[in-house]
Amino acid sequence: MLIKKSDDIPSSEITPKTSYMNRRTLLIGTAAGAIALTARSSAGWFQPTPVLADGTQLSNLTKSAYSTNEAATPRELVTTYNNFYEFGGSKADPARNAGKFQTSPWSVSVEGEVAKPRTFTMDEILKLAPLEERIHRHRCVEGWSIVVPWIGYSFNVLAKAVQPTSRARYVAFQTYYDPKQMPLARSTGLPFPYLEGLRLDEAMHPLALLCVGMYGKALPNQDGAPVRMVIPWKYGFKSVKSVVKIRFVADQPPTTWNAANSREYGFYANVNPEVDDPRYSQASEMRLTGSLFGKRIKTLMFNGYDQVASLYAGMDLHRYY
Ligand SMILES: Nc1nc2c(c(=O)[nH]1)N[C@H]1C(S)=C(S)[C@@H](COP(=O)(O)O)O[C@H]1N2
Ligand SMILES: [Mo]
Repeated sequence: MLIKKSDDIPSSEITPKTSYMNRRTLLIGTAAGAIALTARSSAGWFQPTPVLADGTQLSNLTKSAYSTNEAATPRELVTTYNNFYEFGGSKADPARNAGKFQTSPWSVSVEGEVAKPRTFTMDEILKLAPLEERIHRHRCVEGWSIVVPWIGYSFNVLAKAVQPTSRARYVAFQTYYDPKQMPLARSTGLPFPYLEGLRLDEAMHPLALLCVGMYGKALPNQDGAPVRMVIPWKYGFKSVKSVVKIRFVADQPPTTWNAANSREYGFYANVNPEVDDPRYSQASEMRLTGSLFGKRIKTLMFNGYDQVASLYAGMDLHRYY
């Protein structure tokens, strides 16, 4: 495994073009692979992959009080600039390669330390609570951010339906993996299925969103169809796509990026401008606006979601990054 040095890409130089030099590709791919992926993806920037067939229109959406009033990033960009390593390691890969991904029928198994374990069909998930539109900032640890009108409801609705026991202290998430449908996954060097986790109180916070759509419609495949998590105060890699299993557990579960590189990717991964990762400053971010260069803005603690600060009272967030 080749580890590139951070000085190859000064963090001050993050523009949409250098953002395409996906640090994970550099971290995990071979040098040749990284160059090939970079070349392909920069071409994608100037000639965006056409947006895939729109998802189902979702109706009766209620507006969420949690929404930011910042301008949403154009849908065209949000659906063509993705991290979804199951479909390849470059930003343009998911839109190109996820088109035929079979997301129906779909079900999510919810199990572990719960009184009422249950498998939810997608239809049951859609009907469990009124769907809200929540416009959130979404920041990747790579230094770019977007604003997305997500659709869903608080994850705690699903959690309450299965009644976590007193032994449940964490929630582990597992995403879909089928090497036949996701042949490029192996080329990223990352182990699949992708695993993530939250502490129970984080998962129960109303800001933790179980997400089924965006921009008024069902999620496109490249953004995690048919159901994903959105944890707006954490770096994007905590927001797992295409979830199939949710397990309430007593101990902190293993997570994919933390296992791959624990110095760079902590279990908590709260957006924190004070804790730089070894390669990139987290003090500012490039807000992708759809124009070529976007704009550089200061990164806010908890991505600006101060409501969650009390979850971490008394914790040293330099240690628990
Ligand atoms: N299953 C899965 N979920 C995933 C990822 C992934 O590679 N596989 N990438 C994560 C990362 S690093 C980010 S930044 C966000 C990107 O979400 P978006 O493409 O909808 O913006 O998805 C996260 N969820
Ligand atoms: Mo990310």
